[in-house]
Amino acid sequence: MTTSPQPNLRQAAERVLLGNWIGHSTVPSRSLYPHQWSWDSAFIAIGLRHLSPRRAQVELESLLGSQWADGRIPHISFSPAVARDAYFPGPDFWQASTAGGVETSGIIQPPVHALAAWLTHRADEAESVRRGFLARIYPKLVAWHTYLRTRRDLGGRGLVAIVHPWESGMDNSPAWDAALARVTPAPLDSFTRRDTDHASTTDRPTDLDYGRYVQLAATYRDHGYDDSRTPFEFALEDPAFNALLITSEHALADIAEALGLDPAHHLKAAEELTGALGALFSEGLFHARDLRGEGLVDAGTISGLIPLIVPELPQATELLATARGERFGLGRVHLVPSYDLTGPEFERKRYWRGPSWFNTAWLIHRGLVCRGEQELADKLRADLLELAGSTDFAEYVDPYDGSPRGAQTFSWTAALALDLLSCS
Ligand code: 2M8
Repeated sequence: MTTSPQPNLRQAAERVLLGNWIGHSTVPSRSLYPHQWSWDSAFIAIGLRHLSPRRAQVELESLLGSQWADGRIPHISFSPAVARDAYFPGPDFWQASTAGGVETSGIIQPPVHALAAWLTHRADEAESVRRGFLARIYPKLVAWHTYLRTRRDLGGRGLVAIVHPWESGMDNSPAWDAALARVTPAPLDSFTRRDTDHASTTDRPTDLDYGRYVQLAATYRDHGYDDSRTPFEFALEDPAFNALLITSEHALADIAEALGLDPAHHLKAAEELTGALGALFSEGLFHARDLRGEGLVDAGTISGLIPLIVPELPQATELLATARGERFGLGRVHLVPSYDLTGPEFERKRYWRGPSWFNTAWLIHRGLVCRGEQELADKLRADLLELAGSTDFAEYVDPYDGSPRGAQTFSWTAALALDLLSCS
């Protein structure tokens, strides 16, 4: 691993973000993902704020323009300028749109948005105040968190449940294998994948995975995306999803204070969620809880390390030891692998089943800085910057040799490299 980023890395990252900008938001990838994705937009805003704070605000505002009346932020907001079948499942599959006519998916993704909004505000407070950015966005973010903490507390234990692997953002993680095995897949001849037109089949989920993803999404759709009526076959409490909600509740407290409002209920929510999250901790790592299965799932994944970003986390010391140990090899392999290096399902090339991702590395970096682990954080930052440049901003990389996988000129890779370059 080298330590000095390419001298032109900043310009290269900016070029990617400018190239993927579609006038009001940024697509993750022009080829593989030609619409607006929810948590991508949050990560993108975190980088974009260094290039144009105003654009970063617009990125988040346009995403919130597709928010549903019940408070959910859908995971995809479809671009009308793109062919309806360019991405599967597209708008004709989801059959969902907002009152304003924006076509969307019906599922959600992890709540990084309030954190992104706060960091975007901090990048240029004068411009933010002038545009009334926080005042406009705050009630929408509150509605989003309220949706999650009420309608999605499916286990009744104070944690949010995901109802589809895509909601975790870590689609084919081994953490979902046992729960997915219970789902009868949609017939393979009932849909046409488009992802494998743009990326190698060895880097992507299998056809069997896709059959199950389609089946789960179709059931939710056919019940009107109604959380109280849908017979969810797949329902799990995911550590990363809940840790990001806690971090975003802290960000909402900061936003409330900046607006002259009382932050107390956000801090209370963060404290309650942090307490509830403790029930997912076992043997040095956080694990997803399967609400339809046997409780905590065995698979150890990057999701279980993401709580490192949670302030005042009681389990932080043990969690750090796991990150450094042989299962995740922090500081000894590239970035942080998405799945336990010693696990039976580990695959170094396949998507969320082993490869290292830049957004999770950025989150772990943030956690290390918060916990005063500066040396390890600096090493991770140097590796992230080196790989972002050498792979032309790959979607993910092989944790052992750093070779690029998935898409290139991928937006959150460029954005988060830009953020770490700017926050040295
Ligand atoms: C991947 O997920 C989409 C479905 O949402 C897909 O595979 O088609 C994931 O890596 C997800 O985390 C990400 O938000 C999305 C767009 O980059 O791609």
